Amino acid sequence: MRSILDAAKAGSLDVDISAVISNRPDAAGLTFAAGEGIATAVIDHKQFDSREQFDEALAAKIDDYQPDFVILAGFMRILTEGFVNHFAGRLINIHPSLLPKFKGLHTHQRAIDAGEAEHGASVHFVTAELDDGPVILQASVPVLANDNADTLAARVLEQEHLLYPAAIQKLVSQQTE
Ligand code: NHR
Repeated sequence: MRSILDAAKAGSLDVDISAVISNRPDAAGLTFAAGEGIATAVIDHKQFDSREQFDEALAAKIDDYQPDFVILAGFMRILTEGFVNHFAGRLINIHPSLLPKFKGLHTHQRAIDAGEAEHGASVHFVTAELDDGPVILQASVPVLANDNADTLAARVLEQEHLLYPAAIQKLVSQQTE
């Protein structure tokens, strides 16, 4: 999230950040965003009886800002089909693998265990099925002989911080073509 806000501030990403919204009142990203003068909001999932009710409140809050795109960045709640469909074609996530390889968790260890020569990250549209939506842009890194999950994760994360703003810029420039 910070990389995206930094890129928007620096002008390498041509967007206005409408708001930063979290389900966790204590999320560090809220404090950072507020310090940048960006609107923030919290929709705490613990205040809702069901995922559907939480997602409806979250969608309504997002709609207040009328954004062109909704960018998941460290958002850790699986979203309902209703939410995903409401933002179809506008909802984006980053996943630490070269999708469609290694959907789900522990991607770095799984890439090492599979003997992959290359690993990386993917920015993709979010669909109801986890880590399954169309890929927008990917970045690759080599898997080195002495890598463990932590060293590989660090190499991927460095690329993620460049990839996510670049993928959003790709969408924005397509939009205004
Ligand atoms: N929702 C849908 N429908 N599809 C995707 O591809 C999604 C999604 C919601 C979030 C991000 C993804 C990630 O960046 C993401 C992709 C959380 C979980 C998860 O299992 C899975 C994938 C992602 C994020 N969440 C648990 C849940 O029950 C809770 C885990 C927790 O609170 O720590 O929602 O990693």
